[in-house]
Amino acid sequence: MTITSVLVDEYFQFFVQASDKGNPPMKNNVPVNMWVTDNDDAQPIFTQPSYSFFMLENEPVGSVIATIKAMSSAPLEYLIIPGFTRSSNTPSRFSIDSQGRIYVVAPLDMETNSGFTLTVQAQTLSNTPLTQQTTVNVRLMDVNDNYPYFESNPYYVTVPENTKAGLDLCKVIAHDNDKSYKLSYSFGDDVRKYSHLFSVDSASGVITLLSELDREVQEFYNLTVWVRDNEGPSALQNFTIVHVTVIDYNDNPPIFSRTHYQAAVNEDAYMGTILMTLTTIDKDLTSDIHYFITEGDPEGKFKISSNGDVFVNNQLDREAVPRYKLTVAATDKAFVTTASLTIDILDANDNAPVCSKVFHFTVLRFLILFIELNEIKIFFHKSFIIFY
Ligand SMILES: [Ca+2]
Ligand SMILES: [Ca+2]
Ligand SMILES: [Ca+2]
Ligand SMILES: [Ca+2]
Repeated sequence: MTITSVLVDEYFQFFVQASDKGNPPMKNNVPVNMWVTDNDDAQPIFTQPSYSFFMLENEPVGSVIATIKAMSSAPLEYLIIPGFTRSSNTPSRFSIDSQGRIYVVAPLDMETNSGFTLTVQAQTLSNTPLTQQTTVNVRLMDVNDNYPYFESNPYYVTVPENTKAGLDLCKVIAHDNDKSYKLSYSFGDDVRKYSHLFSVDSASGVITLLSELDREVQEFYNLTVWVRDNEGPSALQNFTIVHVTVIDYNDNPPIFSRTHYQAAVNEDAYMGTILMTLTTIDKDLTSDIHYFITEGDPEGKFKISSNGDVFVNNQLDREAVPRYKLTVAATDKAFVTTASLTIDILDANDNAPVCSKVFHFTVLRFLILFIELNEIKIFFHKSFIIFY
């Protein structure tokens, strides 16, 4: 468009159309209002073609972060022309007053938006204002306003109790949303009592086993791990818990409840008769105890079941063996322990009766009856003859 000849105070209204080269072409129109002014010094002119400022991200709402100025012989007002993005002040984070002071109208966050490019317009306070625009760049400076955080809380770790010292158990990892930080890890005070067992690398967060663990002493540990985001007084910190579970290993022998057992059984006891129950204590969780008779019973007269019941396994005979001195063993497949077991065989009336004893006893009873009951002596006499 070329303007050939215009007059002061002349006013124009028209549309400018833009079209692409598609087929069919896409078009759009924008209205234009043009007012021809005299070439005087009322036209506002900014002191700089653009401005740049830095500010802390935590400047409070209402803070003035910069002042810009446009020159004009006429009174001016300023406004920020909003764009379409967060960086161009939509939604509104900054405003400008009549003195050209740019101030904060809503909280800022460098981690969300680190910089703004504002279009500021100065215009005369006339019905048809004279305008001038400039660009104001605002850069936010980081403030340590984010707590570091761990990837997990809690962490779970399992470790067999026979694990050698020096093994790395796990690595705790923390992050920080601030631009600048230097994370360091340390155990909480509550872990001090385990300082001979665990260590944490302050830079990497690797937790290392310093000594073998014994599940039979302690099965669970809760380790508090702290992370700080810098060394200074403004450091923010956070913590996580590492739950350590010690897995059992069969490292303890079964122990009989007594070193010597005593039992007795009738010699006519049936097979399967239980004499007693042996018991053992094994500190390990996973021990499966088996019992055996290792000495003193070559004929297999006794056996021990899987739950420790000692039972008769064969016909006994007191007259042959009146007492057994057994060695019993218990094993958890790794350790074997023994105890002694003495079994007395009790007499049973298993020999043929001696008839003479019965005869003498019977004769004595009949003689007494004969004296006391003389009237029926004939009858008893006959009975005696029949019995005998
Ligand atoms: Ca931080
Ligand atoms: Ca920050
Ligand atoms: Ca164990
Ligand atoms: Ca065991």
